[in-house]
Amino acid sequence: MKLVAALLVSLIASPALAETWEVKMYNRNEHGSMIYEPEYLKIAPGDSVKFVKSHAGHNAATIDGMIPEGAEGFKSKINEEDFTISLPVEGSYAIKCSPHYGMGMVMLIEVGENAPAPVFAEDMPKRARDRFEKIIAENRP
Ligand SMILES: [Cu+2]
Repeated sequence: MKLVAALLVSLIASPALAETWEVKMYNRNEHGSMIYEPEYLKIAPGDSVKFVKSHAGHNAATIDGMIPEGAEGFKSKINEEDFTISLPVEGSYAIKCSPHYGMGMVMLIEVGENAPAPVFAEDMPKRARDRFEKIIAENRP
């Protein structure tokens, strides 16, 4: 009986282990302009990411073709106060700010331990690609 109770407790407790990570959206901070902070996250499957409106005029949207197979894309509204999305599927998620994609406002979220490096969309603006290359160089071994 005690063992069953202990198992039940561990089953009930495990969803509480899922974390919510906060990403702020800035016109400018000490690292640059039109920028997410952080620009890179490595999280566990089932964790959530909460995009917070720190400055006006931004959103968070997945880049077509740059999310894991079987994952669902998402797109928050511009100026949404906070937008929280759970990411259950392992892999790399490339995120853009819809109005500032051309200015290089992008970030990378890796879910799980073995997320592959993202394959760049062919029509990706140069400044977005440059930002991704910097993010990858600084964060992936
Ligand atoms: Cu933006």
